[in-house]
Amino acid sequence: MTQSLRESTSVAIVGGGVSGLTAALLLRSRGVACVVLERRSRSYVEERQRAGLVEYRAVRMFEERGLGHVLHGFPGNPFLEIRVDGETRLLAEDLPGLESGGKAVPQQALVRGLIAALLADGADLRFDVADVTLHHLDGLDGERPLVSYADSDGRAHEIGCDFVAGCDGDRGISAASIPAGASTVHAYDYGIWWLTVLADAPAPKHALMSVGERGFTAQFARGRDASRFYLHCADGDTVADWPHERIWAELRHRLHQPDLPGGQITATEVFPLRSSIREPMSHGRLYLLGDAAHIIPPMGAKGMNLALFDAEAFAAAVGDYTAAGDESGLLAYSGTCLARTWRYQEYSNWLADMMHGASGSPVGGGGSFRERIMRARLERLLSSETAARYYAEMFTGLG
Ligand code: RFL
Repeated sequence: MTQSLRESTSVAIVGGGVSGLTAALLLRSRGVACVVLERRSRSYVEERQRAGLVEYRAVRMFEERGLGHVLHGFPGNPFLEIRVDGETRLLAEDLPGLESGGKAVPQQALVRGLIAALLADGADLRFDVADVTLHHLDGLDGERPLVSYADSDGRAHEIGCDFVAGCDGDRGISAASIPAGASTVHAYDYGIWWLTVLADAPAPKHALMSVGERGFTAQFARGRDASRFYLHCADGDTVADWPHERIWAELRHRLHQPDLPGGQITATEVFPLRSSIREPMSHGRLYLLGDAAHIIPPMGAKGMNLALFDAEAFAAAVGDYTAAGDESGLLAYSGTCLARTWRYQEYSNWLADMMHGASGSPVGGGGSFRERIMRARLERLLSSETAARYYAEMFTGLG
């Protein structure tokens, strides 16, 4: 049997998506050595299209560290167009003192920017790895954590480290390595299904959400000439139920926009709205970041932004520990990140209830009573500066 190649680093990062790459960049800026292990190829992760908006808080985080160049996008604004039965209403348009400054950055553009910055800095990124396994996480036997994996040629490797960053998404091996009973998962199923459509169709001027009797619909920019659409669809629908002609006809109908420009549809998917939060977000020397710790529906555009928040908190905590033996950030990591994820979960939940309820599909039932309550909530949001400020604070990440 061939021997594993043995190496050592400070932080082994499992997963080279938004949270793993950002953590690597921030750790390196604090002088902390790390290795990123990603099971997919570089081109695959650079092409994976999902989120599109980096909130203002996260833009500021990159810029304050001189890393603003990873954000290849165009300025976003915090305005939201809500089309109520076809009537356009603008939210947060005239809020005095509102700091906007978010950036419309497609997720794959951010990932490309992060990879380019890391490679230019000499970072150790390993793509196409397999069989990543975590050992000695709790350090009870006095051993350092160890991460084993096989490289693309099938050679076995072992990396001894001080910390493992679990950045491998909700189906990764990091969270699954935590022993049963050592953490609690708070899960919620909204009972709502969305069809998501990615199309080379002109981006809307503002983020757009529409409520009406045919169901909640949204359109968001994904670059200047691409849009992501979301349509509330029936439980059990599959992509096969939605041929392209039906998609465009339904979008034009629901958005009350017969001249909505079409374009080539590049991806469609049906998925349920669901939330899940693992508590605590660490186990021994393993720290979970991003989707590995929490899933949030795309309703409030917060999944990628939470991943960025976790990466910032983790890198700061490890940086303080490495520089001065200060463990306070590591001890506070889970609580700090959970506090933010619960705030963002509440925001997404509030939006989802209101938008689906006002469209006649109250989340969790409740019939016409709930529908009218959600219409009243929406009307208050559209007419009260106080209510609009809550939305704007959460949208920008400053709340
Ligand atoms: P990622 O970006 O999924 O990265 C995880 C990485 O781990 C790798 N991996 C492994 N690597 C090694 N060994 C293993 N055993 C591994 N298992 C997995 C994977 O290949 C991958 O590269 O997770 P991360 O870093 O936590 O970042 C989270 C965000 O990607 C996610 O929250 C967002 O995409 C969610 N999301 C949105 N977030 C927003 O902030 N705004 C949005 O508008 C938004 N829209 C969306 C979304 C997610 C969507 N999906 C996935 C349903 C729209 C959609 C359609």
